Amino acid sequence: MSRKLRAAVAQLGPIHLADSREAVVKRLCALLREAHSAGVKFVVFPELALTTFFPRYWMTDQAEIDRYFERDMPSPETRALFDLAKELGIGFYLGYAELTQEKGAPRHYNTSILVDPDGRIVGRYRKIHLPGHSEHLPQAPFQHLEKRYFDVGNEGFRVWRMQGAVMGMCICNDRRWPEAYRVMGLQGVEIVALGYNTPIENIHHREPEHLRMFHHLLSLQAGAYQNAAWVLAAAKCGAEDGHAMIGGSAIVAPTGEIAALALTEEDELIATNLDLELGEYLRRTVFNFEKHRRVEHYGLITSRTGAKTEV
Ligand code: ING
Repeated sequence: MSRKLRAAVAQLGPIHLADSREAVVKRLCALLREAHSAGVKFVVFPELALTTFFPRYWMTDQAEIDRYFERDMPSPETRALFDLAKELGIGFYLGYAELTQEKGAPRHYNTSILVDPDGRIVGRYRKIHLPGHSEHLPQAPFQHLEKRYFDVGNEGFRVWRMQGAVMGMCICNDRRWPEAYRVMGLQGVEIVALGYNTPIENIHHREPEHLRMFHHLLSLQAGAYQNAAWVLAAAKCGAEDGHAMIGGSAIVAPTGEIAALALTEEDELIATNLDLELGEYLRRTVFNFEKHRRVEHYGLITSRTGAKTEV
């Protein structure tokens, strides 16, 4: 019996410093309505989908930094999104900056949630692979201060059953690390949802710009195929106050094939009927983990952090 889920990736164009959360939520709701008119039941929104990509800015005042974070979810501004999704019977993935208290101390996470069609938060993920740097790079054209503004996620890579599928989450830079997909693959993930904000320019090393899109798609396709899972990736893209980020939102099949690809750097919805059985033959044959993996030879993957050549 084939299980199908009609899903979409809702790409966001730029969110500028001057754009309010209310204005952004109106855009998210418009994408939800478009999804509903296309018969879509699950939507993936981007990473940090409520504000501009603020880690590009050097800030030292914690109150200024905290203005980009949500203390509650749904927040007053996102309540309208949750209510509309419930009215339309659509589940969704949403990325945002989470400010919470742990043991009486503030903690800042780059977070994503899975919300079911009844508007309930069924899963939460806090970004583990934080790229960039924590010190100010005054010579750089912009900063990438995720290591400064966020704590490392403390809840691992998990999966949840939602809308008849086994769903997992990651965020942006996580998609470049095979470990992220494999930990979910070892839990039987069928759909990996992720959002991203990827600057076109590499501030650390002069690099041809076309490689940004190549490495982005390569990472999605490899992760999907090697774990026989659908990968749904939503960009926030275009030039935010002049800072350009790549588009390339995509729906990638468990075969590694690109099933849908965004064409613009604006708000854009791409949709596909996910056949949740499509990866099954791969899990039974080439990626039958139980049959083929040899964990006795993989020890370095969890015992060694950095590469070390001992010959
Ligand atoms: N952004 C980028 C990403 O991983 C980056 C940062 C780009 C790191 C290119 C390395 C190479 O897509 C986020 N937000 O992680």
